[in-house]
Amino acid sequence: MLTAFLLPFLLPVLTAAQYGGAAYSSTVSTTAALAVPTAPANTAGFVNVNVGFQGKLVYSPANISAPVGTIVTFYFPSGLAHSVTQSSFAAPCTYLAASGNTSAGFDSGLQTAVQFSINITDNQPIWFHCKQVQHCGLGMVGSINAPATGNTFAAFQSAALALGSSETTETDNGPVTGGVHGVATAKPANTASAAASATGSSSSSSSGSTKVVASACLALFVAAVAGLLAQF
Ligand SMILES: *[C@@H]1O[C@H](CO)[C@@H](O)[C@H](O)[C@H]1NC(C)=O
Ligand SMILES: *[C@@H]1O[C@H](CO)[C@@H](O)[C@H](O)[C@H]1NC(C)=O
Ligand SMILES: *[C@@H]1O[C@H](CO)[C@@H](O)[C@H](O)[C@H]1NC(C)=O
Ligand SMILES: [Cu+2]
Repeated sequence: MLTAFLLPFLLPVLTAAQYGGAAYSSTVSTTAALAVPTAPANTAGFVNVNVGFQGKLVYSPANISAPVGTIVTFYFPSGLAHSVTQSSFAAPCTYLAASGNTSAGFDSGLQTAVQFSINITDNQPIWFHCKQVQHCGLGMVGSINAPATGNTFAAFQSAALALGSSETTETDNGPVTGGVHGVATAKPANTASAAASATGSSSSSSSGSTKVVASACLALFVAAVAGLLAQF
């Protein structure tokens, strides 16, 4: 089918249209609409990470070093929904499901304007990615305690980029706590209220799933247009 053939090529265009082309440009100009994440400076025992730093498809930093007991907190921007979704070195863009003796990975779910924390439980590597359509295949991945040789962060990101537009689109069923080598002990919390209240409520955001539905509708629309065009 021509539509099925065209869709992988249309998806980057679709995604760019949805989020604005700036996210795909290496030089992002500062505009009023650009949501700037607000990760505070690190303090002892805490590592803070900007998700979608400066509107780009990156975690900053992406190759994180964090000893056992460190709280790694991800700060999400308000504009564009991203996720912090645990995966494996072997399958960078696939959620780490439970198997055998291994428990399931953590997943923030698609979120905006929240913070999400992982407590590091051992010194083994933790691999994660963004489940937003195409983001992982465009290199939006990160690691915690990746080794300096062998299965490095660079190798992990290369593997994600190699998947490219053949990345399988993941469903978003909302946040998943727990994890492997590091655990999320709470669902993402609204950044503003978390900052305002030291008690840290764990209300979750439903905006992510809304955006997935909107994204899916847009994809169907583009597919329909592609189908129409194919008839001429
Ligand atoms: C992180 O986990 C360790 C043990 O698993 C626990 O002792 C520690 O209190 C946790 N840190 C926070 C901030 O919850
Ligand atoms: C689970 O752990 C047990 C005991 O450690 C081991 O015998 C078994 O092979 C493990 N199963 C898997 C699927 O790894
Ligand atoms: C990632 O960070 C580790 C330290 O945690 C370092 O040894 C390694 O060289 C870094 N890898 C890359 C590709 O930056
Ligand atoms: Cu993303």
